[in-house]
Amino acid sequence: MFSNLSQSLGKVFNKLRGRGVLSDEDVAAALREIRIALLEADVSLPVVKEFVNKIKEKAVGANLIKSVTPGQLVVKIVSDELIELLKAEVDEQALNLKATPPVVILMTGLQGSGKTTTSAKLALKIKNQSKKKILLASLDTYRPAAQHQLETLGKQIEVESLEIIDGQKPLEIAKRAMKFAEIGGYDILILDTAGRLHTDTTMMDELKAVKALAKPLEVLLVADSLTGQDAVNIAKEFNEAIGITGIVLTRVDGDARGGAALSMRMVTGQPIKFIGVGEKPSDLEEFYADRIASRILGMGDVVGLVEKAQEVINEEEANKLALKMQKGVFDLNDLYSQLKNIGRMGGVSKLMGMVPGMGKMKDKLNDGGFGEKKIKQQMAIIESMTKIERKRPMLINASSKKRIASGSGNKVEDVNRLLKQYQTMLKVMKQFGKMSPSDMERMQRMMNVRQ
Ligand SMILES: Nc1nc2c(ncn2[C@@H]2O[C@H](COP(=O)(O)OP(=O)(O)OP(=O)(O)O)[C@@H](O)[C@H]2O)c(=O)[nH]1
Ligand SMILES: [Mg+2]
Repeated sequence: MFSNLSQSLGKVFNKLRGRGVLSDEDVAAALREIRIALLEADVSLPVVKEFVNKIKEKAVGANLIKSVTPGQLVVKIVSDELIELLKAEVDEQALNLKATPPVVILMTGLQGSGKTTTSAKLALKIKNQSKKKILLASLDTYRPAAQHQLETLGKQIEVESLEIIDGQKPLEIAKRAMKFAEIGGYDILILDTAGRLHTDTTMMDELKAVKALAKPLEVLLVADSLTGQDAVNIAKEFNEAIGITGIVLTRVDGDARGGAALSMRMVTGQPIKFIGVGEKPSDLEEFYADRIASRILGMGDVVGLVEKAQEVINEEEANKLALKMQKGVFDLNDLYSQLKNIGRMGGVSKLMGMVPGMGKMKDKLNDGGFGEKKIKQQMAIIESMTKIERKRPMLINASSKKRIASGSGNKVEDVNRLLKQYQTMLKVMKQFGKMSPSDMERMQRMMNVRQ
């Protein structure tokens, strides 16, 4: 599965640690994994090829950073490149509504891609953000009740829709809608259209005619994020036929990998403006390239992890701690320096949340009281212990507990809790031992950070 990209890259690069730069062969091995992973993420083959070539140029000769595996570095390069390709200029990203009203937005796409729902979602968004006067009109005369579907949605969100007159053709409805919007002083007119196949020339011609008539400022291609290898053809043909100005990706709430986003963006050069994240009219979000990139990469925020690691992780310390963990000689001095560093990096849950497959571990540690708030208290308790007590916590008896508690301004229960947490941590560490070597390595690197 794709979420294992970082793991498989980790394996590819395991033996390469310590070299100065990424070599041709290193990169070739990584690119094989990336190619497979992108295809699994539903990115179209031609787009994968182009993308992989770009990565190759950037990765060969890239400087290795201490304490980050070459695999992680490549993932970071891949991620940066994904974001670079997906993101658009700010003014290009936002909906363009700057023109003499009524400004027309034309919704297009395949059957069932989510055009009607997205028309209503957009209307609601614009209404909430600007209080503009909006008119919805459906030009779908092909599917029975299609016009009523939009009307119903309009009522739900309290946005007006054009009166339905049976027997009118799409072009006639468009004409009427524009007239009505003009006379009624509407700012925005959203034209929903019937779903059509990009290969159906008659239907595409109809869309061209509607566009020529309505002169929309925005022509949005609404596409299902589950669209796989076909994404390139759909986006290309729609763009060539009518000239789209943006893409709305729907059903991003599903388990799609988001590869369609990359395919469509690269083929049309047009920005992805919004994503649909549910069936409700409010389920429409602005598009953020970095979020889709990490979805495509499917592996938690490895990038953020690398960035943090670049800041604070120290390799020799990591190795020392790893050894201690393996031998089970992790003492309270180690716990103390961990607490310090964990606090510095924003708490253990934040750290764990960035690593795929670490959710369970994160809960465990949170149960154990390693939440951000407790860190300071625990550090104070350890500070009140003697050197010997820190080294050999088993020796701490009832009277020393009392002394430690009053010395740190805590209760004996708090001291007990800390000691129990320490035990839990030891136990969790034993579980690390059952992990694969690359998981283990990643954990060690995370846990071991230095001021
Ligand atoms: N989960 C989820 N469902 C969505 C999303 N967008 C649309 N849908 C659902 O997809 C189905 C089809 O949506 P429509 O808006 O009718 O699609 P359409 O493109 O207008 O369909 P046609 O007019 O028949 O071509 C509906 O059940 C919607 O509720 C989304 O972002 N997430
Ligand atoms: Mg529809």
